[in-house]
Amino acid sequence: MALLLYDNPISSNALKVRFMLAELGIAYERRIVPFDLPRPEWYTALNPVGGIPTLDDDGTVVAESHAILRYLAGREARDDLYPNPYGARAEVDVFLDRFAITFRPAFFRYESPALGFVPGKGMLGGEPRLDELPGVVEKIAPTLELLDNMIGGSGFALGRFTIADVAAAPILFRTTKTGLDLGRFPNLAHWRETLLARPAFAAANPVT
Ligand SMILES: N[C@@H](CCC(=O)N[C@@H](CS)C(=O)NCC(=O)O)C(=O)O
Repeated sequence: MALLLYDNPISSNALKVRFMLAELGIAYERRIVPFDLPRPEWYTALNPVGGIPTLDDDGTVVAESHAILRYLAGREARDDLYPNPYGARAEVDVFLDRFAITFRPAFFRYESPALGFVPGKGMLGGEPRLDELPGVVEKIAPTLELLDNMIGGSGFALGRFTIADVAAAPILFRTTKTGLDLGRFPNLAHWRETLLARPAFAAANPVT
């Protein structure tokens, strides 16, 4: 059986996995999970937390987008994307955790008003709240500056293409939809340009 991805076109977490699958050149089927809450029982039976995405690899069920990226790199023996020596692997893991815990929430603070995020409906679920945007930029700027300094100017999170970049790409893509100006963050702008130019990113059908 082909890989089955429980997906939603506007989920940034699902887009990470579609990008990874396209990089790996793996064919897969998609089953769309509605954003509405509560999630359907057929989905929570598979993923009790209900977050989108989940991957079913012939009965091996993996949830949580970063766990899925690690799983796929291991499945395809792609040590270039997720290194095997534990020292180099730790560097990727540290980045993934920092991105999820510190940096992604900063971007989200801008996305939410810019794209009218509504819990249970997702981005574009409501009207944009444009009056909130100027204040948010100043609040998140120090965190974005920290990330800009951390990644440097290579065009990759860690100097070469890894799953850390796969995880970040949907969030960088989303800045093209929110209009978040990266002019003050040249390394982030270059990183975005490098990742979004990869053919696999376009093949992953980014929507928002
Ligand atoms: N920690 C989970 C979070 C899953 C999650 O929140 N998924 C949807 C909503 S169910 C999503 O991508 N929301 C955020 C977005 O669209 O940026 C993961 O990484 O897979």
